[in-house]
Amino acid sequence: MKRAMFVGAIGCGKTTLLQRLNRLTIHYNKTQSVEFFKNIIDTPGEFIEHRRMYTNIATTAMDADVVVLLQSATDQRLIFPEAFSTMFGRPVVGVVTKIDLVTTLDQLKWAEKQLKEAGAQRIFEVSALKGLQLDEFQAYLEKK
Ligand SMILES: Nc1nc2c(ncn2[C@@H]2O[C@H](COP(=O)(O)OP(=O)(O)OP(=O)(O)O)[C@@H](O)[C@H]2O)c(=O)[nH]1
Ligand SMILES: [Mg+2]
Repeated sequence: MKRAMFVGAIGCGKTTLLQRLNRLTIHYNKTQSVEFFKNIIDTPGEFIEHRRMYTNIATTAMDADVVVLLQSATDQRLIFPEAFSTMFGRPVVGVVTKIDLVTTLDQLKWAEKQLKEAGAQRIFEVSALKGLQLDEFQAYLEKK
């Protein structure tokens, strides 16, 4: 089991994915600070949206085996700096979230591109809300 830190924009779906992976009731709950839940470290979207909080991301990442960058398929804002992954010195993967809301292939491609440019080595695509395509990501996290 890997310990994973979730990083992504406000509202991209980090907490919802955590709830789904842990078979918790799905309910909206704004993340206010770093929260540990079993093998997942959840962070507030503010950490990545405000550059002055990058140090919080860096220090929190020290507790993680893998950093997971999450990008909503429906949010077209640029969130991750290019080669963001290089600051971690640990594996970095990406998750495109909210694929249930995707209407064009371009949306998916755009989200994947953001994650690749940020340095994600592998990309998963999921819908936490509808419970779509979660198996591959779950299996990845469960492997040592
Ligand atoms: N349609 C759809 N909505 C989703 C999905 N995942 C999350 N949402 C919705 O997006 C909103 C924000 O979800 P959160 O999981 O709280 O987002 P977050 O990344 O934890 O946000 P912060 O805690 O503010 O950083 C909620 O209203 C969720 O219901 C999804 O897969 N599909
Ligand atoms: Mg949250």
